[in-house]
Amino acid sequence: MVKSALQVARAAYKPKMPKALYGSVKIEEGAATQSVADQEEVKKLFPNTYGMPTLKFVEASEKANYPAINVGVILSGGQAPGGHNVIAGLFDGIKNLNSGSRLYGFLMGPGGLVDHDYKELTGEIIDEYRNTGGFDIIGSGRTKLESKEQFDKGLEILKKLDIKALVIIGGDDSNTNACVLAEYYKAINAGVQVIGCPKTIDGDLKNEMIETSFGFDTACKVYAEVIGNIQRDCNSARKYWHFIKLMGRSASHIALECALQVQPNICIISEEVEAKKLSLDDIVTDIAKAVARRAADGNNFGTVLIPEGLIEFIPAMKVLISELNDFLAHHQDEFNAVPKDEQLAYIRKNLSADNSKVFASLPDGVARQLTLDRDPHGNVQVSLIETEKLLAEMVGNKLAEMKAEGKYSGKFASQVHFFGYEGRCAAPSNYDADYCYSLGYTAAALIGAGKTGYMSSVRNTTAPASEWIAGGVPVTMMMNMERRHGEMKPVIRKALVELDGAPFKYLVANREAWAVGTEFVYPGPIQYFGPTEVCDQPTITLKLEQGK
Ligand code: FBP
Repeated sequence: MVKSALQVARAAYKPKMPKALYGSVKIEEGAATQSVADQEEVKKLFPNTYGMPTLKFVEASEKANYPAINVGVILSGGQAPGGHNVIAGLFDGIKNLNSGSRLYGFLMGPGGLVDHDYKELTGEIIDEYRNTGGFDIIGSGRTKLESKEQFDKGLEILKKLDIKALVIIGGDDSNTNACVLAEYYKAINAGVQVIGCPKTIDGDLKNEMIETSFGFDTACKVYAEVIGNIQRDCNSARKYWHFIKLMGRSASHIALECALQVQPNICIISEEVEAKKLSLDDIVTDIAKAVARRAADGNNFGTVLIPEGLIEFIPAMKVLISELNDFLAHHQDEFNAVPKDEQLAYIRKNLSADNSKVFASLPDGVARQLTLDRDPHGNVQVSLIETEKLLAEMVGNKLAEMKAEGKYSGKFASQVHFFGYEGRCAAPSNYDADYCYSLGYTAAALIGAGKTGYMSSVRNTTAPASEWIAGGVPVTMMMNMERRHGEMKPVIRKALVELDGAPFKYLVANREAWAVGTEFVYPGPIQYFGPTEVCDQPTITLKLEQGK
């Protein structure tokens, strides 16, 4: 494999870890835990893994003897920078327990466990992937591990390979399923521990024990770099408004963090849109007014950041999408038989009056998108809706109306962008390289301690790595009951942007100045070599959350 000069140099990087993990460790137990809500229901569903204490690893004076152990690992869901370092940390961690330990990777996500598709990860393979981005060492997938049949099928191969512990690296849903698996294997005395690791660029798997999900740091820094470049271009040519959509299936953490890094003119936060019950027209009007204000100062340019999940947080759109899902689920054949150029009118005719009005207000392209591309569960794939184009087009129309009324006299030309895949497999920043390696190493320590149903936790990460705190948090502690596909299910509570949290408040305190002035920041690319204040900074979100 040909490698770039940076890749070769970066391979030699030694990730930093919490001080306690360098030698032998012992466990300090915290108090027994409760789920974040619905305690009785969650407890009933997890009789063997509910209520366990939080754990912290501290230095031990004596070295314990561990038997050699075979461990399996799975990458689940969307790629996130640093996944390879979690696996490298896990590998080094289990070898540190006992050099005879072995690591097996299940291929292409949880499906690999069910289909018995695996490969042994040797030291030679691991060395090829240290500090690299991507999940290509074993691949990832979105198969949901949820049925007893899948668990039993998985157990066959675990038994065959004498695997005593399985590490699942995933987001909220994958870790929920990891916990169900841990509970099941414990209930049937399968002799297999299950440990989770918090992954997702979306940043929505976090709580008091999990400061951030890995990959968020690097992905945001990549997007902030390119938005910064766009802003400098924008401020040089002074002729375009750039509408930039940023990944994040549901929560707006990525858009918010990028805004904190680049100080754009406008950043929409979906959670605020929902709380204020804004309509699409409200959002468009607000942007158009900001454009008009800047135009009055002679500034016919600017940037607008848009979170990917926005559409579903606009209350009227949510109701419309829900009725459309229901309607098409029952009338798909009838709809398919309608000639293409009459399909939108057919939908308008069949929706309730309010929803029909909202549907009619959408540009045809978007309205059509809402009738197509349903996922296997019959839902509109909102991430395919080009919100950046929708908003640019609607703002243009609104400005034309304002011009006709004499309320605007500028020039408006737009460019649209969507940043997501550009950042998901970037080479991890020092923060993610260190955090991920530490998460993997901590997972090995949890395995050594015989734990199951825990998520690897590394905290205090705005301090130097030597002061980070490694431990474990029971997955049941993060759970509540939510309606999924018509049934109440235990799930890890998703962390949305908190409107009373420090990061959002910082945006609110500054956005007026950023909208009127041109206070762009140009963060530049991630630096892997150089002074610590350039290379080792955590996200602004994390610093603000921790009062730094
Ligand atoms: P995970 O939560 O699984 O890590 O995935 C996050 C994400 O990158 C979202 O930001 C995005 O909406 C989604 O994956 C896209 O996934 P896919 O490429 O599989 O369509």
